[in-house]
Amino acid sequence: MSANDRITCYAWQVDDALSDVDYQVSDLAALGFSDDVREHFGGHVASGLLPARITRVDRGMPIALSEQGAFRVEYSQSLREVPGSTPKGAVVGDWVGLTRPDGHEAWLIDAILPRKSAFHRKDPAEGAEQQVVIANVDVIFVMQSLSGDGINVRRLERELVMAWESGAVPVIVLSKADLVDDPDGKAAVAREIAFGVDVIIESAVTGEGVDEVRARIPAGSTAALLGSSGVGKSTLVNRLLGIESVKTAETRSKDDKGRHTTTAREMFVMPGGGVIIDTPGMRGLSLWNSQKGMAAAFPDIVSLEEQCRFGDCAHDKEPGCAVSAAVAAGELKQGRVDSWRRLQEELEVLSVRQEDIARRGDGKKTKSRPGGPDHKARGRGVDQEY
Ligand SMILES: Nc1nc2c(ncn2[C@@H]2O[C@H](COP(=O)(O)OP(=O)(O)OP(=O)(O)O)[C@@H](O)[C@H]2O)c(=O)[nH]1
Ligand SMILES: [Mg+2]
Ligand SMILES: [Zn+2]
Repeated sequence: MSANDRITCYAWQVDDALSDVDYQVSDLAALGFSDDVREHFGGHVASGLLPARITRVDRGMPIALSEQGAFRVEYSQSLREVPGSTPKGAVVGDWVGLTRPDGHEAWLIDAILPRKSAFHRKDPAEGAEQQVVIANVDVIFVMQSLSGDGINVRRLERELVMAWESGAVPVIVLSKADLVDDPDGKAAVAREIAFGVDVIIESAVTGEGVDEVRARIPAGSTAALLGSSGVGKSTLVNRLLGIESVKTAETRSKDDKGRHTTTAREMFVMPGGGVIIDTPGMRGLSLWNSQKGMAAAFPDIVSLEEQCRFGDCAHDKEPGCAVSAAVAAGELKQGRVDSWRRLQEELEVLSVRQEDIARRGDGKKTKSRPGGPDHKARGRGVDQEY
């Protein structure tokens, strides 16, 4: 069995019997341990820390995969005590340094390496705090189903903003092509707002598009799947792994909505290399500071804006507004402007809230503990489906 096969097996068994799995990764490169990460790790080698990658987090308790095996890990005292060192604990995709003090049974996370990229949102359980969802991802597949209600363009725009903001490259995947008559025609609305983002039409049933997805996750790179419950994320992971490793479930027959089958973010290594992270269908996708992502996802509006007569044009009824002129000329859809405005307003509300909290000197921010907010968010009814 190759190292990759064993990683897959590990991921498969993690729910059932982590402690029984005598698991070894002979090659950290299979997990994406690049020269870049190695360089960041340099200082920790001297302190004897073991490099590992977080593959899953359950109720604040991470699982780390290293050359010495897969461990359920805790946080070292020093990490807990340094203010600001671990604002929210380790997340799936993080590279960490592990230590096992004498007489200690569990391995402890003693360092979290700087993140190359991070997908974050506004914490659904907090007023104005950031929640990092996954880290060190190169490609984010933003997935929607072609069947059922079809493509939700507004959600797609929001997801593209967040994906761009993370530092990863987004790719749109339109799933369940086998269930619709004219997948290409149906994909047109996504292409219209893609602006350079690749669009892949996929079917886990016929296999269409699966190789196109695979080609974007070369050995050593990390990708993640993002999208509503039931669009087929875990099914695609199984196709990529070549085995039925992840649990999937049928969507509800009345509206094709999913049942939130996947409950935790989890990392898998594909045969031949390349890491894929499966995620649960997220209900709450509120923006966290995303100006960079907004500019990348709305290049059409950004370039028009530059031509507006007033620098602070709201593109409403101002004279000399290039955005309104483009809408009037039929070159830009009003729906897209509305969507852009809604997202901008969301960012403004967030920034007012942040200022408010900063002014009040509200101690909230310092209360975070490793793994905390992720845990707290679960089960709250504050999330909204977009
Ligand atoms: N016809 C068809 N069905 C698919 C396809 N992909 C997934 N499905 C089915 O859609 C249902 C939901 O798939 P999942 O993979 O569990 O969806 P998910 O996105 O992981 O959902 P959550 O884990 O709840 O977020 C399952 O019954 C799959 O068999 C596809 O390409 N074509
Ligand atoms: Mg799933
Ligand atoms: Zn304007």
